[in-house]
Amino acid sequence: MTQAIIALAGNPNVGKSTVFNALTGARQHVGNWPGKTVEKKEGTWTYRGKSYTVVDLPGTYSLAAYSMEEIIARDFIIDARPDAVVVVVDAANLERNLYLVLQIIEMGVPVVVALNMTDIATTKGLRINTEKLAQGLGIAVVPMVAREEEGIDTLGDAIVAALDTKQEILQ
Ligand SMILES: Nc1nc2c(ncn2[C@@H]2O[C@H](COP(=O)(O)OP(=O)(O)O)[C@@H](O)[C@H]2O)c(=O)[nH]1
Ligand SMILES: [Mg+2]
Repeated sequence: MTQAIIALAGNPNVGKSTVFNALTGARQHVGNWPGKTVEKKEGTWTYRGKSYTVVDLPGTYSLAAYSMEEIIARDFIIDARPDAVVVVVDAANLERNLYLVLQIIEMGVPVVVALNMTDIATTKGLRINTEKLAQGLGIAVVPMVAREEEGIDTLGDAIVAALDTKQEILQ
């Protein structure tokens, strides 16, 4: 059986690479997207005895397909049909980040939100009702401080649950 593919999406500077590194450690391969000068990072994430391929998509604010980064991210989700997409969002700039989350949900792939930078949000006095947000979006939302590896295991469980849900639907 081929490994499930998990794509990481998010606005620039939200901690996407930090999440990628926390999941894959040293098991990474860095190249370029075919025919493009944009860097492509792929890694292996092993969790509870199973291995998954993790692809770090270019940082984008949307998937409107205006920039090369947006086209790469959009085409990857459409063509490779990842088994799940983790959208890393900046909790301190939630509204701006949710635009991309909604666009990816609309593409019909299983999505998990990694609500990162919650330490900065707290410092700014922002309090996010994670459960309400998850209910509103209809998907899992995992609060994280990726730089401290806080929330990584909970994110792992949420990804596995999203993959299981997908299998149930396809049965
Ligand atoms: N305060 C804080 N900083 C973080 C967190 N996660 C990542 N960072 C930092 O944010 C910066 C951008 O992270 P990076 O992973 O390169 O973001 P990317 O552009 O989305 O790939 C780096 O300096 C990280 O160390 C977090 O949860 N809290
Ligand atoms: Mg990055």
